[in-house]
Parts: sequence; C-alpha cells; structure tokens
Amino acid sequence: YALEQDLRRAVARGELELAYQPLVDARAGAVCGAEALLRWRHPEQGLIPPTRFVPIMEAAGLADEIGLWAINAACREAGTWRRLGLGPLRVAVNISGHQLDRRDLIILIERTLARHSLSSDLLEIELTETVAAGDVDRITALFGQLRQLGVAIAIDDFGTGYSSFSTLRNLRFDKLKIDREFVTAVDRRRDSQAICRAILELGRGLGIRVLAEGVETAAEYSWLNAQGCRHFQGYYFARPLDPAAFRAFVRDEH
Ligand code: G
Ligand code: G
Ligand code: MN
Ligand code: NA
Repeated sequence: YALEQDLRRAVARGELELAYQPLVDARAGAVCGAEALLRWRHPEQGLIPPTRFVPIMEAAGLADEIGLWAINAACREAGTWRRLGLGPLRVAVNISGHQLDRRDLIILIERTLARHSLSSDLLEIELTETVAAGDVDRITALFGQLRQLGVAIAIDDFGTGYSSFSTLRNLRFDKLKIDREFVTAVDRRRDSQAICRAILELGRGLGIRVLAEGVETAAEYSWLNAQGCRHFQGYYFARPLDPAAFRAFVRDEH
C-alpha cells in the first residue's frame, strides 16, 4: 500500500502539520483556545485530510509515533502563543485509542509539557466517546493520571459512539463535545433540539462544560446560545487555520 509507505516517512520528512481551529467562549466573547487537527502535505498528492490517512495510520501501527508528534507540535505552538502574549490559550489534541496502549503515555505528556514550559491546564486531551468506553480499568486509571497532572479531558463526538451513562458517571472529565451531527440545522430540527437540550442539561447536572461542534450558521449559534450553550467551534467562527493564520485571527479579535 503506497500511501502507508509514504506515511511511514512523513514524520521524518516534515510532511505533517497541525491546523488550529478556534474554540470560542461566548461568555468571554473570545477565542479561548484551539483544537489541533492533523494535516499531511503529501509531496505529490498535496494536502491529505485526516479522514483519509488516520485509518491508515492506525492500521499501520503509526498512531503512537504520529500521536506523540502531534502532542509535541501542539504544545510547542501553545507555548509560543503564551510567549507572544496572545493570552492563555488552551490547545486540544485528539488522542487515538491505539495511543492508550502505551504505558508511558502520561510520562511522555508530562515531559512534553516541561520541554515547552507549558502549564498543564493549557493542554486538553480529546478522546472519542467510544475510546472512553473501552477498557474500563485502563481508562479510569488514565483519566485519573491526566487529572492529577492537571490536563483537561474532553469527550469528543458525543452522542454518536458507545458510551453509557455508567461510563459517564464513573469517569471524571471536563468537557463534552456535542457532535456536529446534532448541531447541523439544530435551529430547525426538533429531534436535534431535543438531543442538544438533553446534553446541555447533562453538562449542567454533571458540572462540566459542553461545547457545540460544527456550528456553521448564525441561526444554529443563536439557538444553542439561548439554550445556555457557552462553548462553540465551527466554520461560523473559523475554519481550521494554519499556525500563522490562527495567531493573526486571535490578534485581530482584540
Ligand atoms: O480536520 P478534520 O476535520 O478533517 O478531522 C477529521 C477527523 O480526524 C476528526 O475526527 C479528528 O478527530 C481526526 N483527527 C484530526 N487530527 C487528529 C490527530 O491528531 N489524531 C487523531 N487520532 N485524530 C485526528
Ligand atoms: O475531532 P473531530 O472529529 O471533532 O474533528 C473535527 C472535524 O470537524 C475536523 O475535521 C474539522 O475540520 C471539522 N469541522 C469543524 N468545524 C466544522 C464545521 O463547522 N462544519 C463542518 N462540516 N466540519 C467542521
Ligand atoms: Mn476532536
Ligand atoms: Na468531534
């Protein structure tokens, strides 16, 4: 598989990049951070989106190496935001289930934070609901260690996976991200409205933040805001941006 061979060399050749999509806090009326999203600049095929290469990366056993590369690059960038005086901006990094097999994951995260002099509360780890519902003992231990380190935990794609209320009750985390599927046309769809209301109420009851992903229109934003949603991400605010564009976006806001 040619693409797999190319991906094996992509890190060493500096072909991987991170795009940063602003996370918006409606209460502060400002960008409060970014989700780091992997991009592969293939020498012949151009920019390849993660939906195409993340499955290859996982099947080829590269999730670990590329995942660590991403955590390091994201922490380096967040350290730069701090030094540039862009305010305390948190960076959220997606973690693949395969990375959890690594016993020294926490130590590696701790070292990465230290390497870039980044305060642990400025890093957030995103795990999909399905990953969080995996090996219960392993996940409970990992969440405990991340919490002890001061790193925030977000449950990604919430509502589309396999977690249960008992998983949610047994794990302590900081944020639920409502999947785009329920946000699209939420101002017009009664079924999505019922689901978003329920997730927001769940967040209030559990005392955790809820973020709506994939907000594309003012109408979706207004509807969610009226329901008490305060954290947003989506093309309505900004697309994933290259590092320079993200810095400029934050600067222009002030
Ligand atoms: O950026 P984009 O919208 O195309 O992302 C598509 C998918 O790829 C998302 O589900 C996202 O979670 C995943 N993804 C993006 N960056 C990373 C990453 O650094 N690691 C892992 N494991 N998945 C990522
Ligand atoms: O990690 P996760 O699966 O949540 O990845 C987020 C994905 O959603 C990224 O691929 C990102 O590019 C994409 N995305 C972010 N905002 C929007 C949006 O407003 N609309 C659409 N269609 N996709 C979005
Ligand atoms: Mn994500
Ligand atoms: Na998501």
